[in-house]
Amino acid sequence: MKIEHIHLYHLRMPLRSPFETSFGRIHDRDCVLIEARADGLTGFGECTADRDPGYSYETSLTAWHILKDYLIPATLGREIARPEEFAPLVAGVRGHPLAKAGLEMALWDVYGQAEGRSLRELMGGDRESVAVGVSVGLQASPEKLVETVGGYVAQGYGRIKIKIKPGRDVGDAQAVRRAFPDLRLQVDANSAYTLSTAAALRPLDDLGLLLIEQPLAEDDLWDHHTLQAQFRTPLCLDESILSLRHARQAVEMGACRVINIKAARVSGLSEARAIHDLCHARRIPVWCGGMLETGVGRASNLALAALPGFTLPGDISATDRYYEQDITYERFSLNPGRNRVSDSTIDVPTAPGLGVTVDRAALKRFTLASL
Ligand code: OSB
Ligand code: MG
Repeated sequence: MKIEHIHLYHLRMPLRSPFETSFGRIHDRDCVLIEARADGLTGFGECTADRDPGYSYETSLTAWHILKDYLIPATLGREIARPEEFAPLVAGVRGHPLAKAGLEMALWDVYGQAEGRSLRELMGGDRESVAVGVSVGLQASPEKLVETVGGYVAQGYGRIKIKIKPGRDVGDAQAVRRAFPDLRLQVDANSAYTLSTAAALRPLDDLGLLLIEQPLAEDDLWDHHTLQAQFRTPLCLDESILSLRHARQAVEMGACRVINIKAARVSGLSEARAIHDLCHARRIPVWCGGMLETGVGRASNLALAALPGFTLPGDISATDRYYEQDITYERFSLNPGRNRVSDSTIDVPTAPGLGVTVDRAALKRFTLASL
């Protein structure tokens, strides 16, 4: 495929409820949507860099700059046979995985359409629906948290993740565990602890959690290794894993026993699949993380999560958990269950490429700037 045009849209999407983590609270979600045209086809990709550098050093504006001044010039006018050729093309740009992943996703979308195959098929995924959960932000009090979690459980979510930070960790998790003794529960600290302050997390080990996500700094595999040795509960890395090499070293070092795979964080779907393959071969469970994506990024996450090694439920919730109005015509929802409201799964799109269609009017409504 010859890449003829690439357009960028800086979007700001109002969230249905504020989302608070150890690095801050947001009411809106920024992203950069990438539209690539090739051979008469149009593909979309989502760059999940947010307005502020809280989760990652990248922001929507650094991603805009890297895309406009480096990644687009490296791609435009090129004959690209397969999306896997993109990473080597931009290898000269150090870092900025979120920007790279956004453009790579648009190439996968175009490529899938040209081949008449869904992203799930192209990736090698073998499931038609995937197990999902919901990531619940910090709430005003443990009581409010239990109430919020209860609302999601009532909707049919079978796995809940709660955000924690110093002072809002053991008490919050114990309150949820007391209210829901059998719930599949996990916590995410987004790097809010050090090896010494993480000593306060010891009681979490008695709550039967699925995992403890990213307690320590993103650039600190070694202290995660030390901390993992002190816990029976598996540690899971998110921010620390930016590449296949990081994943291999973290596993070999015993820095974690589970990996959260986000294509965005590892520069794209090709690298995400390589990390999946490594973990699958070494029997390390993986699950698909999320970044409050629009319907575009959500479609990509669903396709990735259909790979066989994704044995834990992903942070891929229904559209209505995030947005009143989305930018795709497709809205994702939980499948009904046999004995419960839902079996906590979402169907993977089946149409060629990402399998979603962008609603141009909605796109326009949320666009702050375009190029
Ligand atoms: O750490 O997993 C995270 C959202 C934005 C940035 C980082 C994270 C998250 C989430 C939400 O936890 C996952 C989702 O529902 O998309
Ligand atoms: Mg996380």
